[in-house]
Amino acid sequence: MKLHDLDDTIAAISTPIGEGGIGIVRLSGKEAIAIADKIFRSQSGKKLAEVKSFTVHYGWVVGIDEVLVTVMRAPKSYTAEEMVEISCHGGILVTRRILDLLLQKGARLAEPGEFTKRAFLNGRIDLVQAEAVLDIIRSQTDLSLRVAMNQLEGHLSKRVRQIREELLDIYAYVEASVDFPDEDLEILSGIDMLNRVKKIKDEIHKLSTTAERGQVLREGVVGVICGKPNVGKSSLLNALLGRERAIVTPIPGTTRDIIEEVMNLDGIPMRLVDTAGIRESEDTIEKEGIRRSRTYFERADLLLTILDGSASLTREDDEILEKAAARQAVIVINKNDLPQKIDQARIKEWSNGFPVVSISASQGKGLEELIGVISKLVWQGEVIGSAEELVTNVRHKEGLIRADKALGRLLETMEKKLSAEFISVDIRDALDAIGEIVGETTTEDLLGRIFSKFCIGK
Ligand SMILES: Nc1nc2c(ncn2[C@@H]2O[C@H](COP(=O)(O)OP(=O)(O)OP(=O)(O)O)[C@@H](O)[C@H]2O)c(=O)[nH]1
Ligand SMILES: [Mg+2]
Repeated sequence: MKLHDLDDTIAAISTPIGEGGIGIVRLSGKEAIAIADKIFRSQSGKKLAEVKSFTVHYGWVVGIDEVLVTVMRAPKSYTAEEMVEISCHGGILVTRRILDLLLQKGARLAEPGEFTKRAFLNGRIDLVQAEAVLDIIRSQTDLSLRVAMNQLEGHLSKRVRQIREELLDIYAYVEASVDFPDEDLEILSGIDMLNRVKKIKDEIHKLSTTAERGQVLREGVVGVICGKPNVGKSSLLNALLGRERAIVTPIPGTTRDIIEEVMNLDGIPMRLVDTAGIRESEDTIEKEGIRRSRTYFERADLLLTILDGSASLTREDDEILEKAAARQAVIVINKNDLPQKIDQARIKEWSNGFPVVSISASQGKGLEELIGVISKLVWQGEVIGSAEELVTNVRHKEGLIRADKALGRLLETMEKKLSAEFISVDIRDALDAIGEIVGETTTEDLLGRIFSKFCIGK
């Protein structure tokens, strides 16, 4: 796909494949309305070419279906181009055949994310906002949705743009000094200029430090429940999910496969993973389950290490505690509804800063405290305040870090009173890095990487 391939008219099915109440086929581009007119017959007899923007028309795609057609004229549409949306009865065949007709009449099949890409290329949204569209589609909790919405509304973009404007201002000054070196060098390395750059650098740095929390919010965390057989791992999974997802029995070795479910942890999507109990086993299936469990321990952001409070610690517990010690972990002592035999003092001593929580998974006791502890660990004490200026995307974070580094070099160059040419190089690096975030400077390759993650029809 070419960077500025905006001449043809694209079409795609925008609703998921399968049966549904309604299916939507979308068109965007110069010929969108003309192409739609070739396949649509309105009840009123009017051609779409004659109708006003933002109007809906009842009629037929002859021989295929009864439809409602929405016309949105440029530049006030999703892509900022002429757009038509055909709402038909949801069904694989109906949408497919309408799309085929449109392709026959001159539309080209859209690539993944091409509608959103056009919105970007036509200047209606910037790259941060385009990526926010994908985040909205994929968000799994209210909080991550809110942050994505804020980014789509342009709060983060605005902040990044302001920073860029300030830098551009300084850059203009530097460029002028390249031409008249003698007079301006003093001013360039003067305290005023240094302070301006420092302030910008601080701001960029501050923004980049929000990325850690931001990424957690967007991508969620992986919490792996581990422990020896029968301590209540599956019971905990079920209790946290609020439904009987995993099989629970008194027989040790019940769970043999990995079970993964997403739960909403105070706004953070947490992938909760139940694993097979760790022990020596001769059973082929169980052995494979245990091997898989171990690989999951490595992938965990957080290990929920379960011990049975109604029994004494065993050698198997030791192995698991050892694993946990190397990681971020919460020690969960389960079955606190039964008389407790576990050596609490030893665990406290061992845990060395890890939170220890006592619960009863089968009776649902202590779960709130456990959730609180996990959530605190994940947020590391910080709760999202001004969600609108949170960096959630790795790409944005990397851009900010690059800009931060370039500005660090710039400060050194300025302090050493090197010539304006050197200053100019550093400041351009910073500008490029910042510009890439919102898409002011961009490459085809970057756009390809971003938009290929979208689905077709978005
Ligand atoms: N009294 C009591 N029993 C519990 C509690 N939690 C789990 N159990 C019981 O402990 C047994 C094992 O529970 P599971 O949740 O299957 O344990 P698991 O750790 O998943 O076991 P494996 O899958 O075999 O590794 C079952 O009989 C549960 O009913 C609890 O809090 N209190
Ligand atoms: Mg189990």
